[in-house]
Amino acid sequence: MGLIFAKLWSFFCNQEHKVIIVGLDNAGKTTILYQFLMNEVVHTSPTIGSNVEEIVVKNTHFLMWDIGGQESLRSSWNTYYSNTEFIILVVDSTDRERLVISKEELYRMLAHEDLRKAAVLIFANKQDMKDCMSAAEISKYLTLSSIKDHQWHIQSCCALTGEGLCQGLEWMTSRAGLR
Ligand code: G3D
Ligand code: MG
Repeated sequence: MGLIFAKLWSFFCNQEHKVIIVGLDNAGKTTILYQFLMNEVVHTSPTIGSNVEEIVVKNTHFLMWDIGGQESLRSSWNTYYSNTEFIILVVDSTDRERLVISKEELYRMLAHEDLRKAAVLIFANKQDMKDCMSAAEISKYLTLSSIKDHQWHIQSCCALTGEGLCQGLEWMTSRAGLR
């Protein structure tokens, strides 16, 4: 009986929460993933295919898939969707022209059957750049307040310094605890 309990305990406590990191190419997805991993800036190259890493925050395990964002790869994002609990959408806050594409991709994901239960964390990245849009502006543009069927949270950040990333992870950790 004790053994069964221990096994169940370890199963639930170590259960991994699947996360997909999406966003347009150059948004900062890979930089964010590696900031999470080692708190230092690494040289990145455009992601072809995907990177996957495990991140542990306060005993909560996240398996994070960094999916390439180039246009040619976006159509294959849905092959990563099954069992996803969290979507991290990374937005380049200086890229006003392509925010409309991020918006389309966001609503396409939210409408996808396999992501019905997924919570969404939006990182408004590159806040160190002058003339960037604020998280509030991005939130308004993406009409986040209209999203009622998914949990969502927007967090401004700078992947180069790591500023804001912990707050985003904390939100995810608090959500993961409720599952
Ligand atoms: P991606 O994985 O979403 O395609 P990357 O994006 O992580 O490869 O980052 C794309 C470029 O943006 C990189 O620059 C990276 O250093 C830069 N970047 C990422 N986050 C930030 C940020 O918060 N602020 C600033 N100023 N730059 C950022 P390079 O020059 O290597 O292409
Ligand atoms: Mg990348």
